[in-house]
Amino acid sequence: MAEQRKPLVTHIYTADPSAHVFDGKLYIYPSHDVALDCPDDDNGDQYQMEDYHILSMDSLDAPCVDNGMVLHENEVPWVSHQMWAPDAACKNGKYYLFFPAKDKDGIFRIGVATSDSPAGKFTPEPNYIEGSKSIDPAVLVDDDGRAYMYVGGLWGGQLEKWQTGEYVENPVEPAADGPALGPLVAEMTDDMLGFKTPLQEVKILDENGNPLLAGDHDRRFFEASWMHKYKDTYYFSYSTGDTHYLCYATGKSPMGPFTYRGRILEPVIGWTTHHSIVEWNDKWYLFYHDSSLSGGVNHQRCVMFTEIHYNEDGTIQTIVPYENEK
Ligand code: FUB
Repeated sequence: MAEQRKPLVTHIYTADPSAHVFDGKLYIYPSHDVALDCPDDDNGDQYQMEDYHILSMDSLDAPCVDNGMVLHENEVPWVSHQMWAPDAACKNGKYYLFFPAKDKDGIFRIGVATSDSPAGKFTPEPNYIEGSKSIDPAVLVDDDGRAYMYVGGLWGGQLEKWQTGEYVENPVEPAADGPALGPLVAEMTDDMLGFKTPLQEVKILDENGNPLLAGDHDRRFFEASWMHKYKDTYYFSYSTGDTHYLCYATGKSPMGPFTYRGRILEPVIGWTTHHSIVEWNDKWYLFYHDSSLSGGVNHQRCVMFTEIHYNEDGTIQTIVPYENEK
């Protein structure tokens, strides 16, 4: 079976699936949406997640198992609320759960928790990663063992509040005809608990080598970073937010620059779109979410997957959700 374009689990709401193959088994690290009765706003206040559950699958035909709650906001001293999209990594036999959450001042930071098992439970570090900011961490452990974290998200994700280097509550938006704000990247320390160097902006360029413009909402970065490597090329993929596309850009270095290449997924049911891309048994899969399980409530989502296909030139064939479904 190459796809399951329907919820992998239905007993809880899940979103932002970061899929990894650890020890021959597929693990999914999602957000755990809460069924809150509240209106939407551009600040993302409707996303009030409190904890993380880890899902796993022995094969793509096997049932998806909920391994239970592995980390709660009450266990993390620096967190006030809103545990958003996490990612995980394995290095030297240890497992790391990276997660964004608001600190006691209401500023999004990135935390890390560790475990000896990919299914947890995870023990948080007492403080957030020094120098971390914004949301949606995605971590690549490269073939040479070096690891990189990508972060960033506009509006509720607060990325535009950091344009001056300091946190500014009411920032000036970038001009529509100026360069778009890019995601941020830093190489991680060998123990995976910190940044070797400060976060720096990732450049996403158009076909002529110019930065994508802030007004180019169909292509510019909004949130949901993911990095994967296919045939020695680095694929940085992301959501365009208010235009609801999953797009990707490619490059020759994990630090960028990356050149925009196209769309991976057309809009799904629900405002947000967020994904991961993983290879398993020589096939490539897109894990993503929509809001179909709740009948379209933006903050009550469900994770699913489908196979992705590359063309000869390395481009990815665009997926149209719900195609051929009735
Ligand atoms: O799940 C909360 C936020 O919604 C994530 O951090 C974003 O990527 C979007 O999916």
